[in-house]
Amino acid sequence: MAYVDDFPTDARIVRWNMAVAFISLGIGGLFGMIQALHRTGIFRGFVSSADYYTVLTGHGVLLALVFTTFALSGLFTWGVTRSLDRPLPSPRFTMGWFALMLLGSIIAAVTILGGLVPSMPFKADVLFTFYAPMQAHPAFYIGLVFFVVGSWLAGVDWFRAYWGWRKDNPGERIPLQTFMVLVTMLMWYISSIGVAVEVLFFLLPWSLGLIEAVDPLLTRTLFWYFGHPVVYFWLMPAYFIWYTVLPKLSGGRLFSDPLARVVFILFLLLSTPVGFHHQYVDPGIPEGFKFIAMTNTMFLLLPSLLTAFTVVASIEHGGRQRGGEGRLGWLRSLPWDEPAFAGCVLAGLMFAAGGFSGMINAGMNINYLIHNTLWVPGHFHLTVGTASALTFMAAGYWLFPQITGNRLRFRSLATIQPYVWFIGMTLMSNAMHRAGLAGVPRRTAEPQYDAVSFQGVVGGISEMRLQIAIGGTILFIGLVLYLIVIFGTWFGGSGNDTLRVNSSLPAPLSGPEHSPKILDNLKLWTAVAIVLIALAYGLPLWALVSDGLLAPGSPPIPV
Ligand code: HAS
Ligand code: CU
Repeated sequence: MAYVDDFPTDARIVRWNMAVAFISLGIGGLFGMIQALHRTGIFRGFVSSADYYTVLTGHGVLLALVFTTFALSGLFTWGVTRSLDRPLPSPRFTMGWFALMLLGSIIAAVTILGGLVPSMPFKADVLFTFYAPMQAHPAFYIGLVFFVVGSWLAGVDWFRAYWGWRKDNPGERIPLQTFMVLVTMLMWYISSIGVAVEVLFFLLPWSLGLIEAVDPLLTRTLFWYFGHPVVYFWLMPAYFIWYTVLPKLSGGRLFSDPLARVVFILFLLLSTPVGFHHQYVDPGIPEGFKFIAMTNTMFLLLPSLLTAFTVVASIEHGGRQRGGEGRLGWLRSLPWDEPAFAGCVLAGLMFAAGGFSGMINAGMNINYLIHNTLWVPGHFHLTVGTASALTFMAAGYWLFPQITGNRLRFRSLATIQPYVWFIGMTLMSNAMHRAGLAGVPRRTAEPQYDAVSFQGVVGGISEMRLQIAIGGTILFIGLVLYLIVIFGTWFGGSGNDTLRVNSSLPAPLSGPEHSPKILDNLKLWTAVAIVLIALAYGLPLWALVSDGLLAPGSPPIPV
């Protein structure tokens, strides 16, 4: 029996979420290629340099916010219903949050694209970080509100399914996939309050003309309070796949369920009190609190380092189960021609590199070297653009047959697609990192600054530009291949072929019985997370608002 037979209504919701995710990925990816060609000067015929920022905003919002959140909603709906073995409690409620998120996305996307049509009265060229002093049409913020409230309700839906299960299963450990979903959503509730306050109390009234000015530093701080944890909102669903599906795809079992739980708890505790690492250069935030944020960020490497260990150990176990021997021989016996497996593992390999560039970003002093340069987009195309995006695509290869009941189509395209992505990203991201070190700025349509000569440590600027343009184009090709496979599978019908994916997930080598029960005490961990946030943010926020909510800057505080 496939998932679609057991949970037909939920399978439909998973399909729709994934469909919205991948359509956004297609449009956002097209924008990405246009930018790569434009800013490298290879082809400037698509848009003018003035419209570049509209396209860039569309790219960021559609990919970093819309694609990721819908993919997460699809994966989490699947994971909760599968692991609790019960459908979501109310299909109408489920449709409600899906529709709200979709409506919000459409309003925001149309407002952004209005920037390309001079006769349209609305636009939102504010980039995906949308903080002041840039201002969008009110519709953009209203779209965001719908979108975020929709995501909150999705979490309520998953919690309700869990509470229903809990009533029937008192005293049992929370199934791992549901545990991961609930912890991720708790992290999301705590952190998205920042952006909710920013938008509802400041940006929206300001764009409506109800208040004259906002304090840019305060709104930036509220944004980054949310802006770091949001990256784990993109990463944790990828980890959810690496921990629960990838071991099986490798031919083995998860090495340790307790370690997986510890990792997710660490994310809940540490994702938020680090936001200042995006504001190292902002004046008005006390250096001491930037230092605390840096220290917390370094601790926050731990869950990812633990993940590297646990996931690789699980893959190795799989390789050995498949007959691989010797110190590295197990690598050869892994199913490299299986697109779901290859996608996840290539995503993991790239994330190892992205994690290292993250460590460099996080160092308070080294950050000055790379801040606002092309290094930063290099970093996040390895993280959200590959660790998350390629994993979600890989998960699609495995899930689509289960949620549609159809066999995977165009298998040979699927087999090469993760490698195409990997090659494109290697070219683009590596060159972006190097160009950033040479001082090339991010977020500009005209990065050439003719009076300035950018010196790469190795190689030349024109070679880097070429690599970025070629890499960006290969990535778009990878995306088109993906969409052909996925929508081909969905609409290809089941044919005569009854071949179905074996959808069971094997038990971990070390199960939840090996970990203390306190790990499942979600109230406790949420409380600790809130205390840590109060310590990291209390004083600086108080200083920011003590001279009036709308007054710019903050009086110095003695740290
Ligand atoms: Fe970041 C900027 C620091 C992770 C995304 N980051 C950004 C921005 C984005 C972003 C979008 O401290 C730009 C925002 C903007 O527009 O201004 N980041 C970090 C650190 C981490 C990190 C310390 N970032 C992420 C993730 C993201 C993401 C995850 C999205 C999903 N980042 C920063 C800082 C800045 C920043 C500063 C501000 C820069 C500035 O000045 O503007 C860490 O979480 C990274 C930890 C990761 C590791 C890697 C572990 C390796 C693993 C791989 C396992 C291997 C496998 C494969 C499975 C330590 C888990 C096995 C293969 C076999 C063959 C066996
Ligand atoms: Cu960050």
